Amino acid sequence: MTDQPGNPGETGADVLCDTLLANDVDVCFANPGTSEMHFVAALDRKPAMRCVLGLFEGVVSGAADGYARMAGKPAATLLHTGPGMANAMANMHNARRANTPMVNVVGDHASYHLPYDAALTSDIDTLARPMSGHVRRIAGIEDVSPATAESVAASMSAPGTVSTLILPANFAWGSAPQGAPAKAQLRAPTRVDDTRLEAAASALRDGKKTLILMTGTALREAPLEDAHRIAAATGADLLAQQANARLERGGSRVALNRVPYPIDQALEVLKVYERVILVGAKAPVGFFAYPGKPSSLLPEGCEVLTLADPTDDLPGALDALAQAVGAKPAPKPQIAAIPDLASGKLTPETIAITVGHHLPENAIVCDESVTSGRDFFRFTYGAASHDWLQLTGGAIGVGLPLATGAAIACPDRKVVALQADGSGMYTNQALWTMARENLDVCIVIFANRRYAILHGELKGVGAGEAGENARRMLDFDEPSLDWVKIAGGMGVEAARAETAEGFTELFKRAAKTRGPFLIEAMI
Ligand SMILES: Cc1ncc(C[n+]2csc(CCOP(=O)(O)OP(=O)(O)O)c2C)c(N)n1
Repeated sequence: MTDQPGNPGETGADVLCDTLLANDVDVCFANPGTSEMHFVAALDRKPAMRCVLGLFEGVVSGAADGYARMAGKPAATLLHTGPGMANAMANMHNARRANTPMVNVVGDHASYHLPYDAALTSDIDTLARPMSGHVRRIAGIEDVSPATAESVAASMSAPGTVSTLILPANFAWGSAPQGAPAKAQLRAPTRVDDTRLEAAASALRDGKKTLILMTGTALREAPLEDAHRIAAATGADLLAQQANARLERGGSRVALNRVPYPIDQALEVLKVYERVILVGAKAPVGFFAYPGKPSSLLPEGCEVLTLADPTDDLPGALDALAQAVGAKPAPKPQIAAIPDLASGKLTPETIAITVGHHLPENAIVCDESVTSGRDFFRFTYGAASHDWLQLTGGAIGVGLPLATGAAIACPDRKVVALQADGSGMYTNQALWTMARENLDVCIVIFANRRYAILHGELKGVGAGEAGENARRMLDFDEPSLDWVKIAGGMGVEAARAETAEGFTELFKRAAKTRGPFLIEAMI
C-alpha cells in the first residue's frame, strides 16, 4: 500500500534516510515542500543526520558542493519538485564540473497523482539529466533502499558526480519492507594504464618543451611533490588547469600556477609548449569563443598525451611517473616574499597582500572574486598552508554557498570567502545559514558595484565600448548595495573597509575571532 502513510519508523522516507546514514552520508542541505514532508518527518527521527536549511536552493546545492570538496564524501540535498531543483541547477552544474559527489533527493508528487497534472508537476527526470551524472526515479517502495545506495555509489565513484534521486511522495510515506539498508558499491579509481605511463615517461626524455597539466586529486600536497620532482628531473613545467575544485597550497607546499582565464594571457602562457601531458585535466580551450581567436589554446602542432583520465588514480599516476623517470626529491625554488602591507587606497592587490600575510594556518579559501582575484595567487604562494576552492563551471553564485558547506565539513578551520559583489548577490541567502549555524567564515566582498568582467568581455568579443543601455546592464552602483546592512539583516556581523590599513585591521580581527564576519571592501 502506498496511498496510506506507514507507521513512523517504517516509511520509505525512513529507509531512504537509513540508507544514506548506512553509507556515511550524514549531512542534508535542505529546502523542503509539501511533497517532502514525510522525508522531513523521517529526518526528524534521525538525530545522526545533520539538517541544514538554505533559504534558496542555489545555496543548498552550492553548500553541498563545498561540503563534499572538503569532506571527501557527499552530502544529501533535499529539494522540492522540479522548480525547487531548477533553482539549484546552476550550482549543480558547478558541482558536476568539479566532479563533486552529491546526492540530490528531489521530492515529486505521489505517482498516482502525476496524471492529474497538478500545479507543481514537471518532468524532473529530463530537467535533472544535464546537470547530473546519474538520475534515478524511485520505482516503488521496495526500490527505495537499492535506488538510494545506487545514487550514493554513482556520486562517489571516481571521479565523483552529482546523483539525482527522485522520490515520489507515496513511496516516502508508504510502509517499508523490513531489511538492512543497501550498501553502495563504489567504483574505485583505476590504475594508470601502463602504455600511457611508458609513453609519458619516454616523451619526457626527448627534450621537447613539455607542460604537465593537472587537476582533481593531483592537486593535493603529496602528488604535487611527485609532480615537482618529475619537473625537476625532466625540465617539464607544471600548471593546474584554469578552474579546479580544490588545490592545496601555501606553506612549504609546491607553488603551482594555473592557466589564466583571459584568453590572450592563456595563449601567451601556452604558446611555448610542444607537448602537453594531461593528468586528470582537459586540453585547455577558450572559456568562450572570441572572434578571430582559436578555440583550442594550444599552439598548432602541440602534441597532447593523456597520462591519466579523471577516473584514474591521479596521485598513483604521478607517483608511477616519478618512478618511471627516476625522479629524486628535489629542493623547491625560493618563493618571492609577500610585499609589505600597504596603506592608503584599497585595491584588489592590497587586499591580496593582507590575505597573504594574515591568512590563518590551514584556512580554506573559497574564491569567487572574479576580476578582483586574478592576481591573488602571486601574493599568496607564501601564505600559511591552505586549500583553495574555485568556481569550476562558470555559473556565478557559488562562492557564499561553497564557503557555507566547507565550514560545515571542517568546523575547526577558518573559511575565507573571497567574493565579488555581483556574484555574491545571486546567493546572498547563504549569509543567513552561516549565522544560524554559527560558521567560522570571514567573507570579503569586493564592492566594485559593477560586473567588471563583462565590461572587459564587451570589448573582448569585439562589441565595443559600453553606451547608456549597456552600462545599465553592467553597473549596479545606483542605488548602491550596502553589504553591511545586507549581512546585518541576515544576522552576520559586518564592517566596511575604505582603506588598505582599515581592511588589514578588520581582516586580522576576523582571522582571530570565531564565527561569521563580513568585510565590505570598497575597491
Ligand atoms: C549563472 C550565471 N549568470 C550570469 C553569468 C554571466 N556573468 C559572468 S560574470 C558576471 C558578473 C560578475 O560580476 P561580479 O561578480 O561583480 O565580479 P566582477 O566582474 O565585478 O569582478 C556575470 C553576470 C554567469 N557567468 N553565470
